[in-house]
Amino acid sequence: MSILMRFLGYRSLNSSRDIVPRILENAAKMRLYSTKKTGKAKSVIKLGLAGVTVGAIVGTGYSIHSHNKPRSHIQNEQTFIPIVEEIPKIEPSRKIRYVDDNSNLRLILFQYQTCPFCCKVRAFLDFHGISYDVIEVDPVLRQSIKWSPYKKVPILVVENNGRYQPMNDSSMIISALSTYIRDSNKEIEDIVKCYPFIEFIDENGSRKNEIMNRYFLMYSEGMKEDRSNAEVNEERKWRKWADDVLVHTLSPNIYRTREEAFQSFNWFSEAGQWEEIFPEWERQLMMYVGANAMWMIGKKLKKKYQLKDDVRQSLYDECNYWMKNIHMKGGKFMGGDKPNLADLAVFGVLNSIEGCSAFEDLLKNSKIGTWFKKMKEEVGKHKLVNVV
Ligand SMILES: N[C@@H](CCC(=O)N[C@@H](CS)C(=O)NCC(=O)O)C(=O)O
Repeated sequence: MSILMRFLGYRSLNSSRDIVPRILENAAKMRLYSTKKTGKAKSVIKLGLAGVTVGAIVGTGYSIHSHNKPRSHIQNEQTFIPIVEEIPKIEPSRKIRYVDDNSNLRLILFQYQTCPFCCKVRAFLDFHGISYDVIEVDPVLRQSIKWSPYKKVPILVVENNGRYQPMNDSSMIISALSTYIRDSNKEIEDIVKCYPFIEFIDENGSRKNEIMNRYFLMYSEGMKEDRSNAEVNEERKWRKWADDVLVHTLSPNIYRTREEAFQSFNWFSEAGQWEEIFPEWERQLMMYVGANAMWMIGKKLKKKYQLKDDVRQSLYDECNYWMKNIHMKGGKFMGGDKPNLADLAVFGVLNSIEGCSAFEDLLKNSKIGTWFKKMKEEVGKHKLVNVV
C-alpha cells in the first residue's frame, strides 16, 4: 500500500539521524537483557555496548555536522527522463480527438481523472485542441504505471517512431508542450532534455528530486518572447502558487468528514468512469481504502498547511485572492483577454473538485464563479471528433 504510506509520511529509517536513536534503543534493550547473563557473556555485551556508545557518539557527531551544513538546494545529480523502447499495450480508457489538431503529437496520458495535477495537463491539452489517449490508473494498485520509474501521475508519453518519451510532473509537461507549440522546429525529445530532475536536500534535510526549471519555457537562441518580462514572471509566479498553495486547500475540504470523503470518492468513480474501467472489487477497494485513508490524511494536511479551522474559508480566501489580482489587472483572465498558463493551472486545480460539495460551496461563497465559467468555455472551445 505504498501510496498510503507515502501520503501518511512514512520514511525509511536509514538516515543517520534515525539510526542514532535506534542504536541507543537497542543498547537499552541489550542492557536489560545483560542482567540475566553469565560473566563471559557480560563482558561480550560490555564490549558491544562500548562499541555501540562509540558508534552513537560518532554518529551523533556526524549528524550534528551534517545538520549544521547549509542544507537546502544542495545540487547532487541531474537525471534526464529516458526514452523507453516499449510500454505495455493497454487499451485506452478514453480517446480524445480534436478536429483541428495539427500538433503532430501522439500522446498517452496516464492519469487519475480527478487528480488536480492531471486536470491541469488536460486543461492545457483541451485548450490547445491537442488530441490524446487517456489511461485511467488505479490509484491504489497502480498496475498500469509499473513500467515507469516515476511513480506519480500525470505521466504524459509522447509516441515517436515506435519509441516513447515519457514526461513527468504536470508543470514540466505544460512548459515542455508550450515550448513545442511556440517552436515546433524543436524535437520534443530535445525539449525534454532541458528539464532534468535534480536531486537536492531540502531545508528539513529530506532528499528530494525535482525539475527545478519546470515553470520555465525553453526558447531556442534567437527566438523572442512576445510578452514583457514582468508578464512572464507573473505567469510563473501564479503557476507556482497553484501548485504550492491553492492545491493544498483541496484535500482538507473534500475529505472534511468521512461522509464527505465517501461523497468525493463517488464523484471520482463517476468522473473517472471507474464502473466501466475497473472490475467491481477493484472499484470497491479504491472507494473504501481511498475514502477512509484520505479522510484521515485530510486532517493531517489541514495542520501541515495551516488551514483555518473552517477549512472552507481557506479555500474561499485563496480563490478570492486570485480574483482580486485578476481584477487589479483589469482583464478577464490573469493573461488579459485570453487565458495564460496560470489561468489554465488554476482552472485545472479547481476543475478537479467540480463534483464535490466543496465546489458547490465555493461557487456560492466566493467570487470565482464568473471566471471559472469563462475558463470552462475557453477550455472546451475546440470541436471533438469523437469521445470514446
Ligand atoms: N509535482 C507533481 C505531483 C504529482 C502528484 O503528486 N500526483 C499524485 C496524484 S494527485 C500521485 O501520483 N501521488 C502518488 C504518490 O505520491 O504515490 C505534478 O505536478 O505532477
